[in-house]
Amino acid sequence: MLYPQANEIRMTSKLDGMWKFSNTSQVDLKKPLTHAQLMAVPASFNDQTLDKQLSDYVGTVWYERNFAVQPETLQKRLVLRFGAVTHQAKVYINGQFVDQHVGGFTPFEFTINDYVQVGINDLKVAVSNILDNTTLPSAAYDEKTNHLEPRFDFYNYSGIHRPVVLYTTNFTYIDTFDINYQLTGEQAVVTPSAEIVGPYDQAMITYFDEDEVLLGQSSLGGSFMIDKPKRWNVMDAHLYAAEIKVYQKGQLLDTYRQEFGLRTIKVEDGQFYLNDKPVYFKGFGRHEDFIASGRGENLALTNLDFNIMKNLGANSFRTSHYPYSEEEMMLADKRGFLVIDEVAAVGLYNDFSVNTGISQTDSSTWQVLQTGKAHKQALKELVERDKNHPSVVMWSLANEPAGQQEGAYEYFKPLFEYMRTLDDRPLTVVNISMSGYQLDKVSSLCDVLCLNRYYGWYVDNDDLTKAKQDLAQDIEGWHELYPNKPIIFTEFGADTIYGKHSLYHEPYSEEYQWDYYEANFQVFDKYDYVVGEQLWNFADFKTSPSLIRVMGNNKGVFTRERQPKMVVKLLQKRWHKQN
Ligand code: GCB
Repeated sequence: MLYPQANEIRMTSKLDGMWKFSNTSQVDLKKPLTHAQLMAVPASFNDQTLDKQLSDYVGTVWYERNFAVQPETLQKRLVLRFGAVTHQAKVYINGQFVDQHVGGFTPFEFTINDYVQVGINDLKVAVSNILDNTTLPSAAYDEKTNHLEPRFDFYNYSGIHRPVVLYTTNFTYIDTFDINYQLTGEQAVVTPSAEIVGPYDQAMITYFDEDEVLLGQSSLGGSFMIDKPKRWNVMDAHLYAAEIKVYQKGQLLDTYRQEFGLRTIKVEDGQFYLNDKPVYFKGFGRHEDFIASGRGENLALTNLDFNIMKNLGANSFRTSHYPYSEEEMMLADKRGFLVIDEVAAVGLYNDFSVNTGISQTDSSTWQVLQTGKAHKQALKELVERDKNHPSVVMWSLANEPAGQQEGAYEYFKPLFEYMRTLDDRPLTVVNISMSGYQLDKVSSLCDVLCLNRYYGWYVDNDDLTKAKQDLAQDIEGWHELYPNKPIIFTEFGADTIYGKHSLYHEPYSEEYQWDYYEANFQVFDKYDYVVGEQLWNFADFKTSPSLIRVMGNNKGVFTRERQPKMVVKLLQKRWHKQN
């Protein structure tokens, strides 16, 4: 599915703005919503009102707005596209059910010609935020009490989270356009592929460099050579563009422009190579999270976050724990960040909740969870959406599944095999400490070992000497098992309350956070096969209430409002030196 683009053939029109909203279950599809209030789109609905019940709401809510259709629009194919609706959307136009989509973090679209009329049309979207044993993320849901217990540590924000766009094409249209290439030595051979629906007799592709200089042309199915290409590099991005034009008897029927970057990735001998040079990942696990807008797209915030990360000397992040917005991925391409792109497979651990912790005796995850089907679908949608992004250098198939429990290998093996048919980037599953090297059954499938470890916080709290020993032993244990697989620490961190200071460097103080990170860095620096550090987390973020969460997760090195904690100075110094 292509990202919406306006050009000489395609018209786009955004449906963002204030929508009508209601959480009543009684909706007459033929009539406007009654007792409706106003809700901004794109955004989560949870934190836009003062209503606590709505903030914590579990179930279906309704959104509604009108849109206008002109007579000439109906001469075209008319498409309604949602960037993401979390977690399930049912779409109705003029009272008729159009279709639905399950999965809260990937786009979906419907051709709507058969449902619309010239003039004003009514659009209603029923959005459900119920998660259970079959969904990604996974949650324990009790239908009788309507109680939802997330198996993950972030707020279950919901709503129409990303832009809603109406667009037109001709009835012959480009459905997909992907840029494949081989990069060897001083040459790139680019072989785009496209799926075109409807009759046409010619498809041509024109190539441009970053300064819009025309490089040449090829026909679809052919290839194009770029001599001495400027490579896309970490924090030094170069983007080319390919423009496809589809004709019938000389008449232009559709066109689409796709940017692309040229770079190689190789994982070998305990190193991660980008353009044949070993790279060290410096950065964060993050969240799409902010006051009022919740998990809704917030481009100004994304821009600020990227500028802050650059200022710190960071070069990477993980889309913990779900695919981030398409606009954010495009910005990552332009800025040169390395992205570990994660599907929303979080909570694949039965009996896990932030309130109750993990029961060490329960080992029924892979019997209880029925997420296989949703997982495969989510991987497919993720790769289809993100494969053209040069910033994506690895796919993460899950965060912290119960990798040590019986059935884990059998669950993941087909998913890895499936992913390898879709794309050739390295694959990982982010490992939880309960699934340590002695027990884990999944990491043999991974190209890179991504470890989330909390020595000095959940383990060895307030004892950084012991924390360092345990961390070192953990690293060495993994390396002995998998000597050729590089290790990236994708999470490590300590809850830190902004403004809390301590003469005795107590946990929760800004001093402790500083010491915690310094201790971890000292250990990482001893091992050349540790090729990255992504701190948990970039900023404080909202979670469900819990005794161990002081109004959210406070492991940010920034507050939720992006005020820096002390440790930022340490990072700045360390990361700029590493360049
Ligand atoms: C983890 C999870 C992350 C949590 C973090 C924490 O291992 O992957 O989602 O927020 O720990 O702070 O406990």
